Amino acid sequence: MPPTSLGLVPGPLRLHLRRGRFTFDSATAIRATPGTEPAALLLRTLLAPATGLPLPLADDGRVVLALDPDLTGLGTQGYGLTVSEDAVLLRAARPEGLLHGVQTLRQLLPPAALSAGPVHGTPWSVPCLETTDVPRFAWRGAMLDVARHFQPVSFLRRFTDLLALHKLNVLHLHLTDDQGWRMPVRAYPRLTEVGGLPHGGAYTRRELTDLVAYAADRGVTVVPEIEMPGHVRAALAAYPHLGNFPDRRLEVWDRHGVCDTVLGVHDDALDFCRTVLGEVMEVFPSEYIHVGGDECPTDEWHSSPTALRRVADEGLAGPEALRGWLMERVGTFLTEHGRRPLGWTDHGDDLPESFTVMAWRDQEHGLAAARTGHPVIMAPHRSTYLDYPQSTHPQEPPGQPGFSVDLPTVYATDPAPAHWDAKESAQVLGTQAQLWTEYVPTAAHAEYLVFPRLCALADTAWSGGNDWDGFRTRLDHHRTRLDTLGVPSRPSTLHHPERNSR
Ligand code: TNX
Repeated sequence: MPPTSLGLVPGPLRLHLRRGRFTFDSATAIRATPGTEPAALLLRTLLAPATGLPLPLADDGRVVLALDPDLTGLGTQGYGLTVSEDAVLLRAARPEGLLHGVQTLRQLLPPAALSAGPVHGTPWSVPCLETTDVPRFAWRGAMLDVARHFQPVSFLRRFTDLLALHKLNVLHLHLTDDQGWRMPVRAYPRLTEVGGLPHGGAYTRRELTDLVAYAADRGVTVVPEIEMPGHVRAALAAYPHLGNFPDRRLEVWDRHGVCDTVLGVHDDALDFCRTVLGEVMEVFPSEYIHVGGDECPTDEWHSSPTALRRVADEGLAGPEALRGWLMERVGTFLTEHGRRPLGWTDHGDDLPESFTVMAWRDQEHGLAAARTGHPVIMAPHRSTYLDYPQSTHPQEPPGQPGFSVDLPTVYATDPAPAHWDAKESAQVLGTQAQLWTEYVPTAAHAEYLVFPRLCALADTAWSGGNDWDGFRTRLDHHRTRLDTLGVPSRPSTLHHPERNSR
């Protein structure tokens, strides 16, 4: 077991402590060998505010960053770090690995290194050690719902920093829903004019493009989600003709739950999906594009003559098949543009073959999808929905009602449970936390709900989730880092983990 005394979160795969320390001082320079410049700049960017160290790039620098594609044992995201008294060597097969290694170096420094402003009198040293660190899962993410309650892009950047600190590499942005539409679309300006009004606002294209670059510099991919064919009430309020009853006027929804107004299945609606996704692909270079797909009531399609005509023309079994029909077309459109379609699965068997699926209800739905060959991202609500309160304690700050998710539960939920067979487990890309925001109006409340549960998810996704005692010890140390960053922490009276309320 790697030592817990360093408080690394997530814990490293293998780590051996040695005697002595390496000190970063005003003479320390970084030797960035070809291809490693982004990691060198990140190291400097992260350390400069607190340490004030110049950390210039120089050929004789003693902090050496190196890329070596032959280090295949490190995979695409792993890294090796060797610290001795007179040098630091950070190596990886790919640039992403170096970025994760930079976060380890940052955590090895005193917690004050994470301060926003200059800290004087602290020796900036790290212990001598040797580590080889490779994540268990490739997809380690967090979904943030900016549709229900908008958050400014400054918060998205801070959130991205917090993900990167925990070696999480996906920020899934839930940009549209019944209650709001937050991404501007040139061909449909009313989406944000109308759908951006309640609960906040909307991003500019420039803000999103800049966020993508900011996240990439930190090893985080921003995966956009545009919901369809359900959860589109904000879009229908802006453009009623996209729905099933074009003469009907709707408001952006001000309630929560599953809304029965859904997208039409006529050509205008299909054009809309493709045009919007075309613009989404211009802004977001990510391989995966999320197109929602969850909770789509079919009542409207049962009573819309246009939808019924579509059922007949396409020879479908009934209006229920229209969701799959639409997702199939949207998925093909994305595939033709070199992207991978991603969707929520309600039951494990309800998305077209080309889809990577997010299993949000039960683990068993993830298993069902894995069995039919879908790549799966595990997002089971009982352990990854961080909008649920952290305990049943009467003083617990509230979240989504109806359930609670405590820290041990998040930690113990294996994305590929032991009883799955090897072939099924191999379909699991990873896992992510969800922060739905119906009940989360402020950034402070969002951070309160996310931490420390996100630390547990990150630890499990990176290093396996079978070291609860070690994790608790490491987390105690790690809290000093979160405190330094100003992340609100749970009141100590609530610290005793409790079991779920049901
Ligand atoms: C279900 S999970 C939803 C969201 C809600 C969440 C919490 C999923 C794919 N859909 O629209 O915000 O439950 O109530």
